[in-house]
Amino acid sequence: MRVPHARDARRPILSSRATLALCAALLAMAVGGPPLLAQTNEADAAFALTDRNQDGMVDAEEYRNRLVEVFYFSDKDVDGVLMITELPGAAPSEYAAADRNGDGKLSQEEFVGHQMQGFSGADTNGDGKLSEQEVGAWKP
Ligand SMILES: [Ca+2]
Ligand SMILES: [Ca+2]
Ligand SMILES: [Ca+2]
Repeated sequence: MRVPHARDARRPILSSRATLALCAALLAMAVGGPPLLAQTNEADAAFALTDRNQDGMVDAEEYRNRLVEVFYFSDKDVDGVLMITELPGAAPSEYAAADRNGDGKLSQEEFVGHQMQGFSGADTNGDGKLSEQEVGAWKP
């Protein structure tokens, strides 16, 4: 059986950069006050917020935690799954690749599992952690 989008299967729906940018928006909302993040260094701030142990690197666990937050942030109708309409900019082929059981919905497990492939893709030196430079340089 041929998989029509096999080449796309390793591409995450959101780039790691977009993931971190979403997180910045999420955290700004959670705080509830005026945006704390200046637009010019939003990417830096998002990276710093994701790097919870502040070692200057985003490891797989920190990235996974962030993806779970992005999942809940994106689930606008709070039904526990992400429809493609809840992921602006998602390509249908990428969405389909992430939807492993093919029910037209992304569970948290499907979303996070698929997006973690982006972590490996961005980790160009293969040390299991993302530097700010790797996040900035990575293109899906
Ligand atoms: Ca870290
Ligand atoms: Ca939803
Ligand atoms: Ca599914």
